[in-house]
Amino acid sequence: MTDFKRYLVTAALPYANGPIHIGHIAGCYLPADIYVRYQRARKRDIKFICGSDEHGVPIQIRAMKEGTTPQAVVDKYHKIMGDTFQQMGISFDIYSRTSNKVHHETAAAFFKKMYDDGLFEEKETEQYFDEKANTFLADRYIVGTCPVCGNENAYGDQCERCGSSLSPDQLINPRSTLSDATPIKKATKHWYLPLQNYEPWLREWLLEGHKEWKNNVYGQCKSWLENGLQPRAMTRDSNWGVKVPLPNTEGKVLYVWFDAPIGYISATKELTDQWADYWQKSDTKLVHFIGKDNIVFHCIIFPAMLKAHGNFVLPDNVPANEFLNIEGEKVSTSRNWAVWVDQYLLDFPEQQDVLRYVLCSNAPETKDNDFTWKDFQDKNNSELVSIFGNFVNRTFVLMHKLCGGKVPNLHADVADKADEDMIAEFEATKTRVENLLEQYKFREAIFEVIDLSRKGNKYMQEKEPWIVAKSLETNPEKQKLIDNCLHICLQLTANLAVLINPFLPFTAKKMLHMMKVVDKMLDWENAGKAKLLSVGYSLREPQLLFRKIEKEEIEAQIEKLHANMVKPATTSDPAAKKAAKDAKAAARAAEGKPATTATEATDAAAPASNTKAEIVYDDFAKIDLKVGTILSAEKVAKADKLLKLEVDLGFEKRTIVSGIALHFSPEEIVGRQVVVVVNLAPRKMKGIESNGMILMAEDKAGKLHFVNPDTKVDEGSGVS
Ligand code: B3M
Ligand code: ZN
Repeated sequence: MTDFKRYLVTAALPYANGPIHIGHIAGCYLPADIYVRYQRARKRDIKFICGSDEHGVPIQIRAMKEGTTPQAVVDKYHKIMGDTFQQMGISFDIYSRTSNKVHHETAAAFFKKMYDDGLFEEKETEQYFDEKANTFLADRYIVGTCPVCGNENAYGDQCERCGSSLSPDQLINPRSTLSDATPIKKATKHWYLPLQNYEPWLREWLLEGHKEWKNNVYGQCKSWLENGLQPRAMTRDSNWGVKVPLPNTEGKVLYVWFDAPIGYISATKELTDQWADYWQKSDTKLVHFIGKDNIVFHCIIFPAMLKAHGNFVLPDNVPANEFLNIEGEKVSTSRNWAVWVDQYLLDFPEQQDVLRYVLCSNAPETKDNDFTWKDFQDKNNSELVSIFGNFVNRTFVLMHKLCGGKVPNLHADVADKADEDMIAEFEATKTRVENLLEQYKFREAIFEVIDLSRKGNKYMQEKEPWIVAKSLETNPEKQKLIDNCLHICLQLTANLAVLINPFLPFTAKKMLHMMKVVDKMLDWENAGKAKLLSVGYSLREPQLLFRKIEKEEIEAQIEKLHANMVKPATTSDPAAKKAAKDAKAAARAAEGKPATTATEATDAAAPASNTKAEIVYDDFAKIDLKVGTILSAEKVAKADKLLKLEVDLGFEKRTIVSGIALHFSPEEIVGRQVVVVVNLAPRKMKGIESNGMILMAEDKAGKLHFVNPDTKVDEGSGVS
């Protein structure tokens, strides 16, 4: 059905366990906001729903780390996150929270109805239990020795040293993080949703019925369905969450991924008495904006719940984005490798739209993408400032200088093809932007808007009203040409305001102010029109829409990013590295397989890729690689993996400490040529300063091999 009467748009409820970083914004909040602003401008009946996800293990872990209660954690972050969204112009109709009473009631009633309808399977299993703390333990609450690398502090779901994903049963000497006690196994009862029963229906509804969904989303769902679904526990042993609404279930709560999506429903209830129209009438278009790690929950589990419960609309689309990396590396909140939006707003006050622009034009729509500060600067300086901002500014400056500060006339008698073509572009661009937005192609859509301003610049450049003005004294008739050019450029400016509004609302507001018009002009139906500003209407002085961002500002951000990063506990142990690789490979193989236990804390492993994020040539060009010859090699005392090498680079000799002692004896490598990273910052290892790094290839078995020229070359030869 395409004839929708109302729209219901949700953006993933972020866990209230930390501030918002740009990956969150790029992943779902910005695209959702653009979509909603556009639909509102089209006068659609639409509600935009979000709120904090305040239950689940991530919150409890955060409380433990901060030495406080889960409630204190969610109170703190709910406020911080809500403020950040508001400052960024993410225009939710409601930003609710799942610790609300209405949510607890709604989620409990949803569960109870499914229970009463006999839709759950009751199962008893053995889980780890902490007798001292008197509680069952979620996987993350159990630590022990990693069976793969021997790390004594591996978690029950993952070893952070070698990266293996684990189950609590694999840990050697498990201990509870709550009390340090050795946990015992104890029987516990949980309620499972037999997802396999919904498989035929899911295939039909999703695989047959929604082939139009984005490839990344459809593909992930297909692989889940093809791997076969299994029963999934919908309850947990915990005291933090929505209490299971059944007798004798003390200490049991709903699984966070059961209650969180119901949060969309409870927030709508909180927002409007008409909530049921949005959720239960089949002419509602429901769209979930999420990041890729949430796909299975929104495309399979939640729809199965809605279907099982009955009486609810199902998502019409789930346009999930992939991940945004930062400067070539995956975002990691634990290592603090992230750009925090509240920090950004302090450093770049009033520049929300610059970030919105960069995150939209570089959105990870089809694959993981990279955010770099250099690109941020380039996009601002050479697109927002030089193209869009420049066009609007020139138009206003010239209109004040050559047309008395008023909208000039359009003189049909001297209008030419260039004028007509320019005007025709308004409508053509509007149609393209509209089609792209309806298909959730935000990157291409914003490109079209900027491109229209680019065309405006070109048009003005060809018309050269400032040159024409010079001949006015001898030929006053030429004022008509000037008028036509500026009339069209002003109408184009008005069009640009309407078109840019969903993407850069703060900029659109400034443009309205300059044009002295009211918000109503931003109605989408005005886009494409050539007579938005009346002839003779006087306009304000221009105000710069964007400012240039300087090199120093960017360097300061890059420095800040690196300075704030928490260095990971490095593992130079090749066995551990190999184990980590195997574990990653296993995780890849297992990708798409639902986890089914009742204690898992984190689910749905994001598909891993075995190549790093894409870089541009300039990134690579920063690395200075040269050929050298090993002059001498010796073992480093008290470090069985390290060799101290003297390497001749032609222009100088260097000491390099290398972790290759388990693979080569000092004797066998003297005289060999190697490729050296010569501009790596010096680093001390076991008291010896190492001035560079030699490149090695690592085969599947974890064995190292030299990377060197196929014949002897002069020391100091460059490698590129
Ligand atoms: N809180 C996971 C996340 O923040 C989860 C989303 C819930 S949406 C119903 O990525
Ligand atoms: Zn390990």
